[in-house]
Amino acid sequence: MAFSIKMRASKGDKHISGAETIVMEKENIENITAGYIKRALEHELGAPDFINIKIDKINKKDIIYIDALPIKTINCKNKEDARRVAKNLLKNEGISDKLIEKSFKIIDDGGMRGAPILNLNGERLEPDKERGVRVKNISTTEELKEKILKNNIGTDRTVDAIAIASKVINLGVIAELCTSDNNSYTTGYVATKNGYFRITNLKQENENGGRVFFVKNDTNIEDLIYKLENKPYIIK
Ligand code: PML
Repeated sequence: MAFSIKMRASKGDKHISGAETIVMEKENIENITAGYIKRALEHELGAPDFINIKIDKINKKDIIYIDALPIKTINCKNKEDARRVAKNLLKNEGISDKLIEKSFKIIDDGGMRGAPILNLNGERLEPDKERGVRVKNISTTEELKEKILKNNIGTDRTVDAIAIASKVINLGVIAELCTSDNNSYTTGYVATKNGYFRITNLKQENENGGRVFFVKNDTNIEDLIYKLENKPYIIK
C-alpha cells in the first residue's frame, strides 16, 4: 500500500498554501504531515484560518511512473518579450492566436482555484467553470527534486509545477500555460510534448496568475478530468 497526503490552507476565503505527495511507507506519513502543517502555519500572509490534511490509501500497482518533461529556461527581458515566446510555443502546437489571447485573459483575470480546459475551438469543457479542474495525486521523486534544486534548473515551485505539467501532457493535454498566483513570482511556463519551458517575466509583480489546459476537440472530457484528479502519478 502507498498513501497520498494532501494539504490545503486558507485565510478568509483565499487559498494560501497547498502541497501534496505520495509516500510508499506509512511510517513517513507523520513526518510529511508535520512538515505540511508547519509550512501552512508559517505562511507569509500569517497563520491560516483553516488547514485541511487529507490522507488516502492507494494501491501501489495503480501508480504510474513517468519521466519529467525536459526543463528549459528562456530568459526574457520583459513581459512583452515573454508573452511572444509563450505565444510561439503555443502556436507550434496548433493553438490559434484568438485562443491564445483568450487564455492570457483567463490567467490575467486570476481568481480560479483550478484550471479551465479549452478545446481548439475555444470552448470551455470543464463542468464547474468557477472552480476549474485541479490536478491531484501527483508526486516527484526525491532524486528529481534534488536534481532541479541543486543544479539550479528551477525552484521549489518548479518542482511542484513539473509534476502537474508532466502528468497533464502524459494524459494527452496538448499544452499548458501557467503563471504563478504568488505576487512576486513572475516566472511562468508553457508545457508541451517537447518540454517544460520556464519563461521569465511572463507576468509582472502583483499581477494575477493562473493556468489553462488546451485539449483536442475529440477529447473524452469526463475520462480526462477523472484521471487528472485521481490517477496517481510519480514523476521521476
Ligand atoms: C517555474 O518553473 O519557475 C515556474 C513555476 C510556476 C509555478 C506556478 C505556481 O506558483 O504554482
